[in-house]
Amino acid sequence: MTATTDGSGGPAGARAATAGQRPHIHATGAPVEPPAPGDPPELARRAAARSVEYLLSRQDAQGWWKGDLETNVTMDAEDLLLRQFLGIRDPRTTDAAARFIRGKQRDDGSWPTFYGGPGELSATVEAYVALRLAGDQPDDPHMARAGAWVRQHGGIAGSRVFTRIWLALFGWWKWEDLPELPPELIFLPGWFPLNIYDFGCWARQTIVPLTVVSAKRPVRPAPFALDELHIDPGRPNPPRPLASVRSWDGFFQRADRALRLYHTFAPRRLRRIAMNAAARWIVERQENDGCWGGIQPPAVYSLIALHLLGYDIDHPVMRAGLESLDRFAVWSEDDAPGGGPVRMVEACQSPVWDTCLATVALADAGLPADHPALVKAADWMLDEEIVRSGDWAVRRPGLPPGGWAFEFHNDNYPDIDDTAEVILALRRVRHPDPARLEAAVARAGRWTLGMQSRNGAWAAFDADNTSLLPNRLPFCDFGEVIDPPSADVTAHVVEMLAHEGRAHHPRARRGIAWLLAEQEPSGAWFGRWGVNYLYGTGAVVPALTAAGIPGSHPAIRRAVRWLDSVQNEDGGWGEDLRSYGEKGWMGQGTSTASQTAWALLALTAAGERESKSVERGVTWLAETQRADGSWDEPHFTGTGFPWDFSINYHLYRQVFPLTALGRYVHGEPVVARDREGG
Ligand code: R19
Repeated sequence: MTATTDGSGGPAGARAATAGQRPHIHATGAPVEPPAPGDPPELARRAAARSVEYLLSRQDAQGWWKGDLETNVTMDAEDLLLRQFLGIRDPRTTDAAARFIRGKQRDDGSWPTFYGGPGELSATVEAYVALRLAGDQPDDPHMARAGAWVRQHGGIAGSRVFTRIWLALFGWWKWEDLPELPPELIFLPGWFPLNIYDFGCWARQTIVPLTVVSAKRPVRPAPFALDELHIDPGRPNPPRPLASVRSWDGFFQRADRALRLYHTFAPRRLRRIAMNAAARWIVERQENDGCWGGIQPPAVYSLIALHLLGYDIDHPVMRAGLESLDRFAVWSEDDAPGGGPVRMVEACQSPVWDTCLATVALADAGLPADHPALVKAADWMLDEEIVRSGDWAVRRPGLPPGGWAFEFHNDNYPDIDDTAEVILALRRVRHPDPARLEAAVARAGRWTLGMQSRNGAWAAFDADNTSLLPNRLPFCDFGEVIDPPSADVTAHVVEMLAHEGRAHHPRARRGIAWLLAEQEPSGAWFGRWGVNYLYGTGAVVPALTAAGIPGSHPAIRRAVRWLDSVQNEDGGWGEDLRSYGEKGWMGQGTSTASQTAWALLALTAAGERESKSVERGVTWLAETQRADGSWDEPHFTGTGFPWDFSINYHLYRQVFPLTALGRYVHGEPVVARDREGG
């Protein structure tokens, strides 16, 4: 495949300037450079120099970097189902999406949710339906294999709630056989159990529109039957067994039945007011570029909900929303015989995250702080600062805003991870307007401190988003629905505070204590937003040492021993996604560039620069680098939700190796003098 773009990409504001030149990083099949002789420092210097050139060539004219954010075919299938539902599906989009979906099918007929992964039922059902929309026939060999695989694995009845909602929209599943999600939920105040602010922001933004959809129970005529995906087409919606009355599951199942009764008798006026309140909530949260929360699921369900409430396709809100979804599509060309355009839908776009990580990497590699590429990146990041309040303020009223989101447009949901990392990046740049930079960092630092959760740690988007109730709802059978603090985010905040000279701030000290207590017996830390213990450990060790914990501290020694114990024979590190379910896979897997880099970041921070394991890791990175200075990485090393939703961030393989090589060559970034005192 060769990377191209249809020119529809980029943020709304930047579109004209960048049409046709967005950097999409794809496997190019460029040859791997034959290993050059040399000692590890020399190898590292050469590899870093090539990597710098590569990364600089990938910067957008506006100053940002953005790698493709690759996930799985449910994004593409749901995109087609949305278009089908709204009556706007076109052959060009359908064919290009179908080409992408077909390319991801496994030999056994199923679809995985990550590279090399096992078949997954919901993804396979959704991909199958999407290909049927594209005209593939049940008796085509690849479809017959898929259908048989689905029936062997439980049929439609065994798929997740989201999948069955999509099917219910076309009458392939009965609305009555889905968990209730009453729109009156919107009335529950912030202190009431199970109010919308008890859900993680991504779940909240998805659930509010879905309350409207499931109250309306729309059914569009099915363009074909789906009997072949039911185990027993005569009984397509088999009842689910009831759990014991005394268990939480049993309690919520019965509550669900009560809500089903309520669905029938709900006062019509109250329902209407609730749905209008939900519509208002949704419209108020539409971003400037037309998307919702910068992520695909809330956008598709918001468009359906608003449409059901009378917004037609030409309404400005709908238009902008659909155009924003078009910008989540990455087009490329299938060069194979009989090929054609291929369309992949991104779940989300990562420009802020990629840009701060690239800035840090280039600075670590020794680029001068006033290098034009870094100044341009800083300029762009400063323009992206979010200076208004958002949904986070429900839990932290009165906290002044200041921070960054992950995406081009997501002003309502800045996140703590990006904010910490952008501060670290901005501090590596000599900006022509230092007062501007200083003011932005001051606002962001104050916001980050204020977003600390009660337990002393930091989560991604909210403070104290730890209620256990959302997970109990029968509706919530996929991914995470709450946003509790994690070691990786807390580490990034602690590292940022250390570099700001605030390692002794009482809030930093509580964060450090939380991290030390959170270490696993193995010596590793869990990775919530990256795979997995290598990501957690690669984040926490550099944070603790930046905060002044010596490499000789027992916690750091335990981490070093663990990393040494899981190094691969080839000198690299890798960790399979199965580590999220099976402890035996902790730190085990095929070596990858990003995971090798995370291990190296921890080891060099721990003072292991001269060790054999670091030399072998550095040599692995140098030897696997391609001639153009890039690395290849088909394995998914990013995490949306542990196991359920994995991400291949196409820039991870470039930025983390460069940071690791740069720090190996030049040493750790200098920690600012203590600004707070003892
Ligand atoms: C660190 C920076 N991060 C803290 C931000 C990472 C953002 C990753 C992209 C997330 O994209 C998403 C988000 C949500 C979903 C869902 C979903 C699942 C359950 C419910 Br309820 C609602 C939505 C499905 O796909 C997603 C993709 C790296």
